[in-house]
Amino acid sequence: MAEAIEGHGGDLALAALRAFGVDEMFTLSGGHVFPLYDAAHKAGFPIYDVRHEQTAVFAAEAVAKLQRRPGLAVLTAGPGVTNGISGLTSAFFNASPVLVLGGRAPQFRWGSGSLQEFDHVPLVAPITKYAGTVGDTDAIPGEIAAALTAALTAHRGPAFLDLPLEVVFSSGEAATPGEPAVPVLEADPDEVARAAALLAGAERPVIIAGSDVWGGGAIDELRAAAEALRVPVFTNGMGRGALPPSHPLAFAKARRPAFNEADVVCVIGTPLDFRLGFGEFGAAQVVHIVDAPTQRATHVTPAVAPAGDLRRILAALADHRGDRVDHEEWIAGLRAAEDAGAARDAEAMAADTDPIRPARIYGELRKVLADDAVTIGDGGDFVSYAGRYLTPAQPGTWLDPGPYGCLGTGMGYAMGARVTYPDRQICVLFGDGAAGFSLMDAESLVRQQLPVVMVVGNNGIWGLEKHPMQAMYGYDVAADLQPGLRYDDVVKALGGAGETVEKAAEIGPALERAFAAGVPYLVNVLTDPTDAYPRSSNLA
Ligand SMILES: Cc1ncc(C[n+]2csc(CCOP(=O)(O)OP(=O)(O)O)c2C)c(N)n1
Ligand SMILES: [Mg+2]
Repeated sequence: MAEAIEGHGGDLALAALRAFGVDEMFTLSGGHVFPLYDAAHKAGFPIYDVRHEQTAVFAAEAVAKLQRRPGLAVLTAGPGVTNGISGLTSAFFNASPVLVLGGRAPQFRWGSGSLQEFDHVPLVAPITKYAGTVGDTDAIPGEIAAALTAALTAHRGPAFLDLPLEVVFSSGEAATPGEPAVPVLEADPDEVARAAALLAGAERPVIIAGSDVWGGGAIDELRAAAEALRVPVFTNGMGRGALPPSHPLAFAKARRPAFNEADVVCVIGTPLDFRLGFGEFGAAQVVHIVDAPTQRATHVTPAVAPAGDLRRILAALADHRGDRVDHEEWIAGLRAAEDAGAARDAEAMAADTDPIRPARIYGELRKVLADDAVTIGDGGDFVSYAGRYLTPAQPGTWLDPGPYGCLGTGMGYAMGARVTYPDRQICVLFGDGAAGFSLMDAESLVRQQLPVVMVVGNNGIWGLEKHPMQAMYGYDVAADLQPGLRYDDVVKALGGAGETVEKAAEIGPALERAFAAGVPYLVNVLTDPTDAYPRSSNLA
């Protein structure tokens, strides 16, 4: 072999990972994966370590979401991998190209009862695009390349490989990995043309753009299509901020009239799930544009559902040359509804109440957040308010847990965001309940000098469960937390900083101090426990 890589399994793995642009690993130590650390250590490849494997996988997912390249978590055999399962599942629901490399008990004595001997593959198969055990040291780079290619191929998602002890500790050699080649799927041009004609010919069209538009690098094409066809755009997930909030076709508050009155709703790069009324929009015809045939809905039948590379589909929509109906009156009507909604929100965000209402926290945050700040939501009602009151100025700056709705993403997403953007504001919005899942990892942030701002909306309850349970049963159980708990003191004890805020006027100055601190800083805001996010469905 002219150009070959030689070394132990960790060295071979690292060469393959680097070929795909992986720049760091997130991990929690375990002997089964030492060669991966040794390779990284020798190469000066950054290793970030955490206090719970969920944080490692969520950090890798944040890197994958923000940078649109693979994020890597290295987890030790058995419990290390099983602690990462919710993170893998979230990545699966979010189409995030995460690779988990797991340790694995030695294959040569499989079945004899080695420490942490467990076959992970059947467990992760349903929540990954590629899952397997590497059988031979020389095969490691090829297996990693195959796993990452699957992860990056639309519809994207996580991949998993485990490396038996003797496979990763042994030496081997393999060809130097070549350039990654990720296949691009072309949609049926007739379906694309029908979608374009439906949108152009509609009286009252609406676009809803979601995470795959961002993940597929199709933000510019989305904007071009919306502008060419003059269609109002709503967003969710990583699609948020796709059009700047000041753009004449960017909408957020006018959802109700838009979805109720539209005659064509075009949903792009997001499933027709509970977030979108399961794809039923009154009498409207639905166009569902997806990045792979697997993403077509099976519970409703859209008028047309082109499946393929979103950039190309959206570029084709922008190039539509057929007849088109004038939408200006429709756009103006929605703009009036949007402005009315924004005025209502502005009032709520200025509320000078005692106790503090969550809306006010967002009013204050909006004053201190830069346009490129990354905001992260981990909680119940408190995060629903974030979705309503924070309007990302740029795409790729808002991280929510996605449709799997897993609490506990916060600290991992914060770590991945900080590693991605060493100089931006990184702000995690925690419900007090959600904070408990990952707060210990404030220590990992402190120790590795990864400053982030944490804002806890501390209502002393699992609000998104307590209020609905009260509404349903007239009582609630298992829904209370300690009121007024000093989450800021927890972060201080872990080496960071923070403060508790009880008066609305103190929120702004506290946030200023937090962003200036240069260390992980928790602003613990005591909020009104009677304030419930208004929602139509009671089940979360
Ligand atoms: C891992 C996980 N466990 C439980 C839930 C159910 N759940 C959804 S929201 C919520 C309450 C969150 O409370 P908190 O973080 O304090 O936010 P609040 O609603 O009070 O603002 C719970 C328990 C979940 N989504 N994920
Ligand atoms: Mg709460």
